[in-house]
Amino acid sequence: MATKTYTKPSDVAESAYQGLSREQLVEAYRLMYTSRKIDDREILLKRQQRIFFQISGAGHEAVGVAAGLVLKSGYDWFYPYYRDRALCLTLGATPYQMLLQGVGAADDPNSGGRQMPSHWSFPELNVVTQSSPTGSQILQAVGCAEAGRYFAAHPEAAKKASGDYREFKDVHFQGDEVAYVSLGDGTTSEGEFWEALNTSSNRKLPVIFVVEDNEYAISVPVEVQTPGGNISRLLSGFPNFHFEEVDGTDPVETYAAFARSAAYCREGNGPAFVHAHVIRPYSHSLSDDERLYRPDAERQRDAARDPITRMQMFLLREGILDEKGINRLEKQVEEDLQAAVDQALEAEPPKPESVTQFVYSPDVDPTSAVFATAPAPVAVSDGKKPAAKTMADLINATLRDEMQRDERIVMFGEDVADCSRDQYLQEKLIKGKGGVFKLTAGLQGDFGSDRVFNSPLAEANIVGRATGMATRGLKPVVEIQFFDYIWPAMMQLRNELPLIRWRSNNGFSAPAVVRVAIGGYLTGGAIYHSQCGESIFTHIPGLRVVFPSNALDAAGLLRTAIRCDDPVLFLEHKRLYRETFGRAPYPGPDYMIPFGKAKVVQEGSDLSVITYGAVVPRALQAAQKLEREHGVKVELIDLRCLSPFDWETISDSVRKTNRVIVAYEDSLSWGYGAEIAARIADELFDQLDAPVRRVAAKDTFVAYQPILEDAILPQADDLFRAMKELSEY
Ligand SMILES: Cc1ncc(C[n+]2csc(CCOP(=O)(O)OP(=O)(O)O)c2C)c(N)n1
Ligand SMILES: [Mg+2]
Repeated sequence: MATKTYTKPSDVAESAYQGLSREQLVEAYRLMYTSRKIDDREILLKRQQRIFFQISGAGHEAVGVAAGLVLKSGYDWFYPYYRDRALCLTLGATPYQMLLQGVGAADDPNSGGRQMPSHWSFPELNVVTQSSPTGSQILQAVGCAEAGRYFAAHPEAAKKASGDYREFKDVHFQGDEVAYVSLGDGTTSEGEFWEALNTSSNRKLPVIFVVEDNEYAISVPVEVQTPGGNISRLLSGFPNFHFEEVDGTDPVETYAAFARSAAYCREGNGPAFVHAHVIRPYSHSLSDDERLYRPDAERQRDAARDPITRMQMFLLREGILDEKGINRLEKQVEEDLQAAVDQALEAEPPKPESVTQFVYSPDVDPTSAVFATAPAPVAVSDGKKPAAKTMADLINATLRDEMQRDERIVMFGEDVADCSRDQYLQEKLIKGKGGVFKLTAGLQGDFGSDRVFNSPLAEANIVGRATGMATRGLKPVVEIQFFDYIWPAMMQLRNELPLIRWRSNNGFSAPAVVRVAIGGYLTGGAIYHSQCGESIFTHIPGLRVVFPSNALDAAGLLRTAIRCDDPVLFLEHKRLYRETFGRAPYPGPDYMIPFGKAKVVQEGSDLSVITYGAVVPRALQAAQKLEREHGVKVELIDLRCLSPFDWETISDSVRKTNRVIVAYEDSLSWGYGAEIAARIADELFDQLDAPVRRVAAKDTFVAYQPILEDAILPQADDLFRAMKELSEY
């Protein structure tokens, strides 16, 4: 594979058609024409209300065909965007498959009727499920390229293994594959685009970035997006890139640009950037009329460059096809298309009861008994008890044991590595950092810098790359340094990572783990180092959300998170990392706790308190005082897993005590407790002897001054008062 010699542009086929044969040129035209005709036909079908949306690839056909002829279907990896119909056809997708998405058929291979048309997903072709947010595919393509490189360096990691997600996650890699990712000119304004350029440049990754520049993003022209109006000029200073700027309406010129780019990437020199100037003859979509913002003269200038007519003229001029030949080809395309349309219109729609299928893995159920194992602390020789460890210790130990067990695990995030400058470690000049809370300390030293490394200071970069890696079969266990700064990753966390499986109808999955340091009670943590906000994430279907309160639960749940087949948000309370409360001996390398199983911290008969995280020790303190002083017996339930949550344990407890408080650290209104309280009111109304109460933070942010922090966050005294009051109700 990767040698360090770069094939110079002049070495790539110098023949008349840049190495394309006459047959390939005819085939290129057939594919371009097919692509345009599908658009035309879909527009008609939309007007007849036989399909429900249309977005065209018109004007972008030459780029797609050129890329598809250079790159290898099912070998290279593709993160296309909605204008890449011609690319997908060239890679082997059929018009019928595309039309199935238009009608929203059960058999739609892209999404089973879940996504709009032109949202490509063809697992056999390595065309990875695409979404609608502009630009969210780009970082995933970077992660995909990193995964390919990782498996080439660690081929053993690609092997199937049993007992966890690997049983269901086949890996294939080639060693010199490239990742293709395309986007429009407007999308270059998204921050994630720049984050992707950054990492692919720094790590010299084999990614081909393709900007299909039609000079508009809906109605906004390129000069509003790009300083100077030309993205190539702007990027020219990025190191390690191979740059191409081409007339993307000319398939032959564009083919040569892709051939040079692919050669550069395959040889391991770094990423390539293909800037293709194209046109957009059909407005942005059927919902847009570009005559409102583009004068006729400008539109006519574009029309003169239409790739379909240009290619037709080219074939005639070169004597590759005569008029008859062209007519014959076009007629055949239209006949075939008609047959595909007829067939697609007959296709069965999906069954309504299938809607929740593939929200989570159908293969691995992390709530099942398979994930319930007993702690097996290592025996200590002199008969002493094994030492009680903190939550931070046990998370670190669990990460270490899992990395030992599963070579697919990689870890990255801000400051996660011991030291990015590897030689300092090797020469033993420094001890190493391993996370601002030291949760990953020593892991780079133990497992190497290609398994534990620092990310740039960019949260979308962390989650986006992890999503791409997990799609390829790696198990990224990444870290968001503070929950307060998770928001740049929100597009990936809300619209990408947890949706990969559902939106592709189980064609792809991305079971990554995102560890996040969360929470307050820090004395001085203030607004931006104290936030909770877990309910924002429990509101996302497809994402598992875990929030342990003690060392043993953290170890058991983290292991389940890593071994399961779903994406997991693993929330680690900073205040609990080194707390005396909840320390435990290391439970051994196979200790697991199933998701969705609460822990009854103490049994009681008078009142149920349902909580989790750092409120657990505070509620316990309050409950003990209440029993001491007033003889009230509180049943304290630690949910520890928030999505899914243990309704059965809650329900049993409320049936027993008939009184319930839901307590949580986040601000009161719209918080996690609202869902629990609503469910209790709904299903256990006749069991209640008192209203459902919530104890939570004030509806503000956490202030710096400790007096204010205490007043804002729920304290043991607040819990005590509420418990006493409700027990007397
Ligand atoms: C994050 C996000 N913001 C806004 C939109 C709505 N939207 C869809 S396409 C588009 C314009 C994209 O323009 P460009 O990147 O130039 O691609 P083109 O459609 O011109 O090929 C916009 C604003 C979106 N899908 N995603
Ligand atoms: Mg555009």
